[in-house]
Amino acid sequence: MRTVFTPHHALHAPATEFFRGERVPCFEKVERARSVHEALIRSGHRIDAPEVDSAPVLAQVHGARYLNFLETAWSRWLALDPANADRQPFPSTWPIRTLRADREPAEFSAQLGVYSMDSGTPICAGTWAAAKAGADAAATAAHWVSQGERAALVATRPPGHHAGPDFMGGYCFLNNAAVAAQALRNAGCSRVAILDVDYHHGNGTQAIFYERADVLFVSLHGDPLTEFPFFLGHADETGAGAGLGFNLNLPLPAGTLAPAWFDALATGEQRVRDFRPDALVVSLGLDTFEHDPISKFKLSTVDFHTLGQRVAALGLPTVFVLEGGYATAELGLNTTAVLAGFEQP
Ligand code: Q9C
Ligand code: ZN
Repeated sequence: MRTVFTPHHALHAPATEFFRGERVPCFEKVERARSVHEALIRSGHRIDAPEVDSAPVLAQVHGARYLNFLETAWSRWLALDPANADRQPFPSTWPIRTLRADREPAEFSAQLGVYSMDSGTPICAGTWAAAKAGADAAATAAHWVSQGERAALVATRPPGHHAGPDFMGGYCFLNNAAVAAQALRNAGCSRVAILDVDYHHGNGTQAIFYERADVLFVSLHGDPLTEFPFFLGHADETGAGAGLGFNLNLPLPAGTLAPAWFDALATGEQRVRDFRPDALVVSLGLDTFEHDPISKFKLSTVDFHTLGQRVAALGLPTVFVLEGGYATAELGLNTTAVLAGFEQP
């Protein structure tokens, strides 16, 4: 399978996040993409650098003020205090219910609250460059697939599916799956389906396409009653306006085993088939792995091979976009297991 990779992912390397009140090393780390890159080389997949500028598509899926905030965030953080070079910005005040998000505050720290859904998504000096390179990779894979390639993998980090129209969160800044889907639409696909199999609900992707009938969003994930992102991903979220009926959430309890997970996948596959899309984007989170350090489903490497086969059976031009997956040592092998299943004759 053709794959897109860029070493620029390593420019996003924040040091710590908060876990149970303490600072711990980030789970979403540079070694994740290295693990995937090495496995792609070992298994002989073709690897290319991004070759499409995603800027026009980014402007279709994210707000202009948010994009400007993200691009300038690090320099504005440094402008507050040069000593901030060795510190990470974290939001501390959010425009929650009864407070106003429509008046953009002038203060950087306040804007950080406006444009963040959580305090778990640290920005560092290279965050914009790495995230932009990832979005370029997603636009590149969509371009290849629209030109007749059967499938492609976007092998980048940071992930994207929690990033909404105008906010970051859940380790995500730019929504790569949304970029891929919108780029496929721009290239002439009438209908694009997104299948999100990350452990966590893809709240950002759902939000971006919630009122649209041309992009179907189907997601299997840990029940938000107990799992991040907590405040979206319930089964009663079915779309709104023109998009009513074009959003399908399949929440599953923490601890779900492979048979029940694949049953839910069958439900999602049927919805994708009924939609009759021209192309498919898979938000490929591999944090459903049984040994993932922050997630609670129980899929094995063999199950990821089966997942690849099941996706291939949909018979659609497919862009795989890497999302979560924090068992770093096994992430590469789990990724190539999906590709091997997909390509098995
Ligand atoms: N300290 C993705 O998989 N924080 N994002 C978990 C652990 C949120 C995961 C808390 C997890 C977000 C793309
Ligand atoms: Zn996840």
